[in-house]
Amino acid sequence: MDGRSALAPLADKVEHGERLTRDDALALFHSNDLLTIGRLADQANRRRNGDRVCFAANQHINPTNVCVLRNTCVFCSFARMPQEAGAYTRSLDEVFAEADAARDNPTREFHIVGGLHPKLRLAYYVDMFRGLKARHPDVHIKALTAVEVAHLARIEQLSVSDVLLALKDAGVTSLPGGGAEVFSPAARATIADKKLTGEEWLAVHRAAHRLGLPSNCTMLYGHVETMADRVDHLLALRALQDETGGFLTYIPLAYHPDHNELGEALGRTGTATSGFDDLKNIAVGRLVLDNIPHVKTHWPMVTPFISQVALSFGCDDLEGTVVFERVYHEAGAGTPMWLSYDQIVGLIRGAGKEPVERDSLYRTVRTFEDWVPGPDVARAAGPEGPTFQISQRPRARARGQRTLPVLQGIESAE
Ligand code: V47
Repeated sequence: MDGRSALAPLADKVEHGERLTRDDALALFHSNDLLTIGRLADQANRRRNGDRVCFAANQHINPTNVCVLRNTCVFCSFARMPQEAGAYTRSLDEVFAEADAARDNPTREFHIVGGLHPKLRLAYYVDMFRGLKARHPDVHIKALTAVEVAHLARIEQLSVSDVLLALKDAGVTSLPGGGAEVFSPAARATIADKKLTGEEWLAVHRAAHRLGLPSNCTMLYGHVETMADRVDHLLALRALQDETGGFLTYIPLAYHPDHNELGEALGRTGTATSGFDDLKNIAVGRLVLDNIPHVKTHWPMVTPFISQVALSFGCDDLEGTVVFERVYHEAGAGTPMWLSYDQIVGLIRGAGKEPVERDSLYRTVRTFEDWVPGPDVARAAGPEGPTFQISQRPRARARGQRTLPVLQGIESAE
C-alpha cells in the first residue's frame, strides 16, 4: 500500500472528528505524503481555532545551567557541572535585573527553567517568584519543568504536591512542558538515563492539574526514538489529558545535535532535523492529540520560516518574543535569540492568519485588526545578525569550552 492510500481511511475519521488509533498514528508517521497529513491537520485545527494564531509576549529566564544530570542527559548542551567552565548560577538580584531589562517590552509571561542544582533549595525559587510578582504583578509566571519539581521534592523531602502548592502560592500560574523528552524506556535509557521516568513526568503533571495548575507538554524528536516511540508518547499525553484536561498546548521539540555527546556519538553534529519532519511532527501532534486545545511551534528550534509554514499544518500557537533563548543556542540553533513583537505579528499575518496576543492561560489580550507593521517587521534582527541565520551553525566544540558569544554582555554580570 503506498503512503497516499494508507491515509485514505484517516481522512474519513478526521472529517467526522473521530479519534485516531495507534495504527492510524503509526501510518501518519510512516507516510511521506506530507501534504495530505498537513491538510488533515489543518482541517482539525481550523475546526477548533479557525484562522486564529496566538502568541505570548514572553521572556525566557534560565536562573542556572548547573544540573546534576549533566553527564547522563547526553542530548543536552545547556547543562554544566558546578565547577565546569561556563557554569553559572544567578543571584535573585541578577534574575530581577534580567526581568527588569525587558520592562520596555510588552512582557506578559516569564518562562523560567534551569537545571537540577544540587544546592538551590525551594526557598530560592519561592523568593524568586514572589520577588518577580512584586515587581511585575501583571506578568504570568510559567516555571519549572516536572523534572525540576521532582528534584525539589526529593531534596526537600516533600511530596510533589507540596512543592507545587508552594510554587502556586508564590505566584506560578502554569508549568512549562519540558523534560518529557520521549517516554520510551529504551530511548530514555540512551538519551537521559537518570532523568525521571515517563510515568514520573506524567505523575507530576497529573498532580499539577489536580491542584489547578495547567501545564504544557512536549516531545523531543529526531534523535534515537522510533516511530512507535513517538506514537506511544503522544498516546500517553492524550490519556492524561482525557483524565485531567490540564494540558494547554503541545510543543514538538526538534533535537539539535551540536555541542552534546549524543550528536557526536550519532555523527550528527551540524545536522538538525529536516523541515519535512518538523512539519510532520506538528501535523501528527494536532491529529493525535484531539483533546489538547493548542499546538505550538517553537521557532527558535525549527526557524521562524518553518514555524510560519507550520501555521498551515495544524498549528495555532507560535512561540513568543523569548528575548534570550539559551537551551537551543547552546546546541547549535542558528536562529535569532528573539523576535520582536512586530515580527511575530508579521509572521502570523504573512501566513494569512489572524494574530491574537494571549496570556499564559490562553486568554485573549489583544487582536490586530488595526495593526500597522513597524519598521522591523520584514526580517528578524537578533543579536546574531541582521537576518534569520537558518543555515549557519557554529562548529562543534569540546564540552567545557562551550561559550555563547552573543550572551557575553549578560554573562559578564556574573
Ligand atoms: O526538556 C534540551 C529540550 C526542553 C536540547 O512549555 C533540547 O511553553 C533540542 O521544554 N536539542 C526544554 N532540544 C524546553 C521546553 C520548552 C520550550 C519552549 C516552550 C515550552 C513551553 C517548553 O528543551 C528540554 C529538552 O526536551 N532540549 N536540549 C537539544 N540539544
